[in-house]
Amino acid sequence: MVVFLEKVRVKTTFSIFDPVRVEPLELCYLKAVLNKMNAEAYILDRKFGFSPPEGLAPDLIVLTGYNTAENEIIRVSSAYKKKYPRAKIIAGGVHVQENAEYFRVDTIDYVFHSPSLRTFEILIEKIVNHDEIPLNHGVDSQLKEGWHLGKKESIYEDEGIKPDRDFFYAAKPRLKYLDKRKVALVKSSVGCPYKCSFCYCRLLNNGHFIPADYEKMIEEMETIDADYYWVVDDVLFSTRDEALKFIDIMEKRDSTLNIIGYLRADFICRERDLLKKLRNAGIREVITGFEATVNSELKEYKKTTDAASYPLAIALLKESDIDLTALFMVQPDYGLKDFNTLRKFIKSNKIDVYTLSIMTPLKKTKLYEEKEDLLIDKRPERYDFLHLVLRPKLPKFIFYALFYGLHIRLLSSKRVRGFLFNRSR
Ligand code: B12
Repeated sequence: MVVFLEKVRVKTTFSIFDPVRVEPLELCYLKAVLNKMNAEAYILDRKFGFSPPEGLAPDLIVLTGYNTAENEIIRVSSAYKKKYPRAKIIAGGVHVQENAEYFRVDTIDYVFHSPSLRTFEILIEKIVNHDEIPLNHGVDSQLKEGWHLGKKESIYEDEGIKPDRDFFYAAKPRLKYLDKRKVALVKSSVGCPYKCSFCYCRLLNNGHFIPADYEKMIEEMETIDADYYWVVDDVLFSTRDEALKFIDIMEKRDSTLNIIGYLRADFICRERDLLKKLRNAGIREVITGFEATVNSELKEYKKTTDAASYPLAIALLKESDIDLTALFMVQPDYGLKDFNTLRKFIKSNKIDVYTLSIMTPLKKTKLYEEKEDLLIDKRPERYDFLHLVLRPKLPKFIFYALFYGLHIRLLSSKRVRGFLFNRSR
């Protein structure tokens, strides 16, 4: 059986600069499942120019993509159906998992809303065996008489599948996290233990969180020949015990890995005495969602952090020689004063690398429910965190000028300049 696995992307302002370029890790997991079943699977990714061998017709096409690609996935499915009418088409991925109803269209045969790779394997077996009895869980199937809806499904433990790394090695010289090159993605936990109202991740796996297994995570990283490992779990450590376990394993295994991961500001301040040890254990860059610099906004987001502690978190990382990417969100109702408060915060704390998003309610989040009636734009491709989808308080032009103006300071960062001047590499 020939399978095409495609990550459907739409261009955003972010993709013009392309500061982060990584492999579509979810497809590497699916490829591992298909390899085991002796299927001939190809990962297609226009971003990397990877296409299947000329003249090869697929029996099955799997399409994934994020919220911005919602319409594009449907458009691509229709183009494929025209070209390969006999091929079955599956839509899946984190956006589909919570938004299955948008994908039950004529040109898609299966809407895969489970995160389970085991269920994926069962579905593939059914397709190979021309078994027409639909699955009752994890997937919606299009039958002659209409859609058969599968029950929602969660996973409760790691399914023990390691991703196929061929894509990583083929693209390795082009993979990057800003100035850090040859970056491999690694995933260990599932879902998120926190409950921030704007965040989509906490909804995944029906809100059921599976914590990381550090031993397995480190073992997996050791098998990949990368310069950096970006652990894309929503939080790398939320407790002291988890960090101690990680340090202990790295020391015992004498591992030398360069790791990028997400940490919350409250963890950084609370466990400050561990930061140097974490640096020695391999933590090179921390990505922290500060979101806002005033507590009233953090409260609205149900972020449960204290903005008063943010300067300390930033200083502690600097002292420990750990790079920081600080993530901020600006609200559509920001006025001049709010933009100025954020600008001053970034300047006075000498934050070198930061990203700014426009607060964007993602479908199925609590925030979306609250703001749905106020949305001024419902086109999925606009939900890239760089467009206003809620009416701003300031005139649009001034809002965007202030928003993009806030990025200018990034040019004073050596890391950002290094990235801009070596972009073609
Ligand atoms: C790293 C990352 C990126 C990377 C790309 C990573 C990649 N894999 O290609 C970069 C930085 C480029 C990126 C960009 C964007 N991202 Co992003 N990103 C992430 C992050 C942190 C991790 C994603 C990842 O690689 N996980 C590792 C993989 C292996 O895990 P997974 O996708 O969950 O897949 C597992 C299962 O779900 C399942 N599975 C997945 N797909 C399928 C399909 C089938 C058929 C089956 C059976 C199973 C299955 O198997 C996998 C193995 O366990 C997530 C947060 C998160 N927790 O998911 C956000 C996240 C996915 N991003 C998000 C968004 C919105 C974006 C952007 C649109 C906007 C932005 N400014 O960030 C852009 C758009 C880029 C584009 N043009 O497509 C949202 C998506 C929301 C949604 N409803 O789709 C998330 C959830 C974060 C959030 N804000 O809440 N992102």
